[in-house]
Amino acid sequence: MTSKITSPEANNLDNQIQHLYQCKPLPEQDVKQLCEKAKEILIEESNVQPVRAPVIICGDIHGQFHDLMELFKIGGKAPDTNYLFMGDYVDRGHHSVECVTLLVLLKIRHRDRITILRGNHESRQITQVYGFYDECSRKYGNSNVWKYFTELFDYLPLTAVVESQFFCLHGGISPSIDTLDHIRQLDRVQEVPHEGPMCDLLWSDPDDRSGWGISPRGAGYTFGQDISEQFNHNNKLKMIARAHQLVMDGYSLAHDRNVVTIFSAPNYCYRCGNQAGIMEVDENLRQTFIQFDPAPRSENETVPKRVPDYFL
Ligand SMILES: [Mn+2]
Repeated sequence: MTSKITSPEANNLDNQIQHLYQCKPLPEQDVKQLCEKAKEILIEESNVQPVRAPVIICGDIHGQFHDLMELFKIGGKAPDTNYLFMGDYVDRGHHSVECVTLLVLLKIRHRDRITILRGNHESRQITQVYGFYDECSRKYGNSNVWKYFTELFDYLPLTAVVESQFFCLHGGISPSIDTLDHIRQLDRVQEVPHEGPMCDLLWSDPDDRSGWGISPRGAGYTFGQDISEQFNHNNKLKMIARAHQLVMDGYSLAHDRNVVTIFSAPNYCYRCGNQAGIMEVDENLRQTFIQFDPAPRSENETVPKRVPDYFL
């Protein structure tokens, strides 16, 4: 073993990361400090953050902490493996606090090896309905931690591009955006709006029908293969990689390989029976899809008999 000199600050972060790997939340004051530090790092990043290969691209996590540990077991531990997460860290699962705290810690500790984008659930409004607000209140006895994290979410980059070829984002493209430069010009530091280009990037879905369509989600649009092909051609991209939709195999290619959906929460909501997927892009820009199953769960980790309304 070689010894490595680390600063006291890095040492402290490493201790906090070890704490989180045991699925234990940090004290409220630590979260406050982390969120302040993370803002300083994220504000420097672009709305279209450049990312180098090799990297593993991941989709929705949704508070499934033990499955996130499984993801790191399969993909390799940070920072030995580079990661790009495409949002939806919180809501639905039991451990949103632990998942988002760990990912923010890893971002601060290894900023060039971890990229964390914004999903439609990284929002004040959505997290008050789908679980993160309640979880913060339950675990901390007040809503301060929810406030710190949701303020931080405003700073998350909207999209990333791996080696100028793989365009990565949570939802999909927008009828009011033609080029990556247009995305770079958006003022992203705000709550996710109900409509407009920033909303669409986090909410849209690919569809079998061509052209733009009304989304059944009530936000964003659906887009057909003609739209994906033109967007990729205009921007010299190989592929759009996105998350946001449950796919039973963990990944799903669409639009003649112009779009891939990646979903990294196995057995979503502890009951959907799906596999999870991640996509590796290696140094030669070759893609490999890796699937994984849920982490083995202890008895007290199973779904409660009374299912909260928001699962329905
Ligand atoms: Mn989503």
